Amino acid sequence: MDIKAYLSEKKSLIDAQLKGFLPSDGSVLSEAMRYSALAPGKRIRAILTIASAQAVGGDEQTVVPVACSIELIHTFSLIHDDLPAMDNDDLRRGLPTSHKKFGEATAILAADALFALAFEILSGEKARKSAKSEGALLEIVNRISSSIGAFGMCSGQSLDMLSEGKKITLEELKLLHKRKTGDLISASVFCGARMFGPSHEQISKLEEYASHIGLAFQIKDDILDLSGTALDLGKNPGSDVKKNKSTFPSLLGMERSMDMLESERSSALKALAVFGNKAELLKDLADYIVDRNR
Ligand code: GRG
Repeated sequence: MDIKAYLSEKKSLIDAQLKGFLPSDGSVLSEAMRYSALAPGKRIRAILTIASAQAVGGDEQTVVPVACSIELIHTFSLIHDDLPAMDNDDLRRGLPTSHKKFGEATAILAADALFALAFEILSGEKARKSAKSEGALLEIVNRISSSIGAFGMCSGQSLDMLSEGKKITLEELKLLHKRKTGDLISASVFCGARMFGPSHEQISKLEEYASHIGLAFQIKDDILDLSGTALDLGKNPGSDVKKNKSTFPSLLGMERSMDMLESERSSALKALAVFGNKAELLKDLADYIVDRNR
């Protein structure tokens, strides 16, 4: 299947499901939640969850609630990331950031409510009915929680903020990004497959794949921050340089960063060999992550 068509089809599916999950009582809080969650994100984490389910012979309907929950958590993190106390950004997904549009207090509350909604969906009737077993669902909740906590995304964000204005080592940069971005990407891939009782080998190969695409995602993000446009990115480029952050290009130079990106792509693709043509979509997604311009 043409990957562009696949991405667009799955993005529409996720957007439609998110609309159904989000509150629509017309309150300011609900409006702020809908504003950020339905803004034009790529939905790459949700799509990875679906593609990972398909790689182990699962169906997309079963994992859609999990995929939506992960997107809501991701959106929550973007709202917090943009706040004046963190990155202080004005533009996100081509729109004014939540605090610019609704004020800081509402932005914080909307993010918190998206976070709560994610876990309401994960533990809710729809997810429980479609799960292969409640044990699998509980394991999924556990994996998502740990991927965003004190040794996951929150830690990555903390390391990121502490490293502003400092030169850190390549190993420190990799750890920061593994936690800030990679762990939720890995959780997305894990959760898609976990619903369907995958073998140990399948899980271990998917984890390997996810760790390589997670790193590739961040190397590409750093490259795009230097070379992308606000129109393509939907956010202002150049923010890493402005905040004096260490990035892959600042530590390695552009050429070595590109080499590293290619090496992560090929390691990710190698990890998928065991799935044969069932992993075509995961392969295409790895290529998309490396070749994207936004
Ligand atoms: C989640 C508990 C919890 C706390 C949040 C604020 C914070 C702590 C973490 C922020 C981490 C962060 C913003 C990570 C994501 C970085 C990143 C690469 C975002 C862009 O992702 P894309 O390109 O965006 O997938 P779209 O808009 O396409 O969804």
